[in-house]
Amino acid sequence: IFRAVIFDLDGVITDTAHLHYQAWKETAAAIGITIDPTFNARLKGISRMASLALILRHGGKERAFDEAERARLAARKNARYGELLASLDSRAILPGIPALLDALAQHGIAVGLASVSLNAPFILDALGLRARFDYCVDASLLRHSKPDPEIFLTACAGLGVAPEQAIGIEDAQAGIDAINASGMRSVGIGDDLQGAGLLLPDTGALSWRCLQDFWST
Ligand code: B16
Ligand code: MG
Repeated sequence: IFRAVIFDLDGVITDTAHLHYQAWKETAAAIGITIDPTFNARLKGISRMASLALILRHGGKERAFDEAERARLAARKNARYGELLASLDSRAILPGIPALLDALAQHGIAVGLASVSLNAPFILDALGLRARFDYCVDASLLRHSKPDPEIFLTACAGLGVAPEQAIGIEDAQAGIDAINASGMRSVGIGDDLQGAGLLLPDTGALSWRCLQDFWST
């Protein structure tokens, strides 16, 4: 049986994509760039500074903002995102997740978090889930972003398990690619992901039983 399950946060444990969108939309509007939900889908699983770079390119303004101005824009977006996060509590945990975390604890399976969000510890606290995770990767220490496997390899190392003994769960293509590149087995949440070992329509379909079945196939 597998020894660890490593979760992505946004889109797997909770879904704050609409709050990221709201904060980015306001920040982009302030510099004359309009973004819509279709464009926003491209920001899924992408780090804050990489998201900003995509937005500036989308608006044809990638040369108009130097590093210091980009840092200021990112800080502005994050401050607004933080305001929007204030209402987050355990009601925002996605279906299937509490029962799965219970089952993993019962069976002694290690649980890790591999989110690129620098707000991840705060979000886990707000959801009341911090104590359920044995190891959370500190995204500020990473040198490569998903699809590089670094974040998942770091999580495996932190949990003391080999990647071949672990399952990763992701909702973004870059995340599935990162899991596969790490040597772990991948579970995708959504309908437009390529290469997931197991693809489920939503987190409600996740369970201890389905992970066991997946592992034994
Ligand atoms: P922050 P994940 C990602 O979380 C989000 O999917 C992505 O949209 C966001 O830009 C990124 O976190 C960084 O978030 O600004 O809070 O550092 O899917 O890796 O859990
Ligand atoms: Mg995600």
